[in-house]
Amino acid sequence: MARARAKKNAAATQEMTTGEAAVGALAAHGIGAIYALPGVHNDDFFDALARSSETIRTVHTRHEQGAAYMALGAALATGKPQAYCVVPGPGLLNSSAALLTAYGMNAPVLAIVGQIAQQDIGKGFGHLHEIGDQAGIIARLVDWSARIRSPEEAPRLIARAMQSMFVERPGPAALECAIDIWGRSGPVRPVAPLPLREPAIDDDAVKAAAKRLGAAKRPLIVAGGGALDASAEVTELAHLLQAPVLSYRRGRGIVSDRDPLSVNLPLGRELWAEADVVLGVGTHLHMPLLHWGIDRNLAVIRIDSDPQMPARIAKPKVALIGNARPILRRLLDLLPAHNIRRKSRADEMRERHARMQKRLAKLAPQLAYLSAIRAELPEDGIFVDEVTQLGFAARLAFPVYRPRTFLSPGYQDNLGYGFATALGAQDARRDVPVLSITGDGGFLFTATEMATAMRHRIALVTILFNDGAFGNVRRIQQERYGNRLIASDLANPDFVKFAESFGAAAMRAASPPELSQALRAALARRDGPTLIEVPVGEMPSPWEFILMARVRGGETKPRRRG
Ligand SMILES: Cc1ncc(C[n+]2csc(CCOP(=O)(O)OP(=O)(O)O)c2C)c(N)n1
Ligand SMILES: [Mg+2]
Repeated sequence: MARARAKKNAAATQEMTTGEAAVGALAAHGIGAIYALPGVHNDDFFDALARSSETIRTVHTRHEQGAAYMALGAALATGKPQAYCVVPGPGLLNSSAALLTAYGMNAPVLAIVGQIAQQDIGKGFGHLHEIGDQAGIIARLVDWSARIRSPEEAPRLIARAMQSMFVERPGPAALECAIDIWGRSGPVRPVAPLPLREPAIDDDAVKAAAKRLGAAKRPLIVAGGGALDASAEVTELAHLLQAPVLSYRRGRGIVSDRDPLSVNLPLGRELWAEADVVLGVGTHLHMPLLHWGIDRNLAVIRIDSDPQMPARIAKPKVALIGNARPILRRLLDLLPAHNIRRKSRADEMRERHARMQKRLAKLAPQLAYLSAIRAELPEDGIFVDEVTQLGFAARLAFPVYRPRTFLSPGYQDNLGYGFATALGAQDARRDVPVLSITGDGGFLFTATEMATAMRHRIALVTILFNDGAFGNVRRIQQERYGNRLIASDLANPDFVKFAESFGAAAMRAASPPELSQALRAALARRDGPTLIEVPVGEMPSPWEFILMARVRGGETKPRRRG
């Protein structure tokens, strides 16, 4: 037996370089594209990519942040692991805001980062791109990281990195590899993808949850990014309980906005004030617990794959640890035995939506543009949000019908993430249209990636709302700082000419009807990028619908946004 196994292993073992071993292992884990910016540290890895271009496409960008955001967008749009590769030091740091965002969004992004020669690491010789304690910097950005030290190690470390992105707290991982290691040859044995261990479901805890939810008079569900793969289960549970489902940024589309039980942030807050039991699925519950408050008449139940998360802000009555989908399935099995008879809340919720729509009408300029977009973007089209006036309004009022069709940056809320993230989403999902919205401020963070869109024929449609300002900052200065404006006005290029100079299609639309027309033409074009510039004025503030005062447990002031 042992001899037969040894023979089989020897047969599977092949002499190859670390770069070749890594490329083989990435392909074996379903990586079909690598977003990258080359440099001498990784030349041997890129050469291995060149020799495997049929299995893995290499999409090169114009800045490392573009590569990392593209990997993030591809991961968010597909739910599957994606990889990017950069040189050490400045390359890593240029990509770091996107890696941080991937961490905040639990996105399976693998960063492959070069290193100086292995024996010189930590010696401060002043090598090209040398940085002190690169591994330590990486370890603060991801939960799992390692350095590949030999060809033999590459398949096993890639398999472990891939596994780490989906177990416990999901999220990005990183692998370093030194300049002298990528090209080194040795005997390499492939490693099959490692199993994604699921923690055993705690049946007593599920039963306790089923009893509390089943008896609840005013249950509420809050769905975050961790519930994206449990859309059917969350929807079924909501119906059984007649519980409204609140989603804000990451959780949009888990329950279709055609369902009257799907509610936005301000309506969710009203319902939070009335609720006796709340189930949080894959969410920090940040706004509800920290802004809206909690008291002893509200029992909180949490489902989270991160064992540390549920007790962080306030200890829940029941914590269920693991993937949302199997846990919700078990909960759905047990609930009917405990569920009280319930009347449909559809009419009540429709009325409440209508009242909320009236309040939201204050955001008329944003809403008019959003309805023009919704009418043109097909239901399975992907809308990529930004930290801009249209984005803030979209989180509250853009109807979303399916999970993973509304990409929003999560709690980092980092300006400038949108355009390159959307490019990655469109690159990975060439079968559906992707639409990026952006302000004039956010767009220029990664606008140079228009060259990437041209080079790799990415048919992304971008709508740029140009108010000549960091409008959100300017409005805060007007309202709170006696109109003392500082650092918020912008000198902009001619965006249409700018896009055209890359060879992209570009046009201007000055009203919602003009936008509809431009968008229809843009979405019909599938051979390259389009930019639509929409000149706009100052827009009404959305903040009264986002930062809202406490409704439970004393204190009434809303927290200020820093
Ligand atoms: C990385 C990062 N830097 C700074 C900010 C602060 N910030 C939030 S909104 C904003 C202005 C956005 O301007 P623009 O993209 O033009 O959108 P507008 O508000 O004008 O619609 C800034 C600077 C941020 N959120 N993220
Ligand atoms: Mg602006």
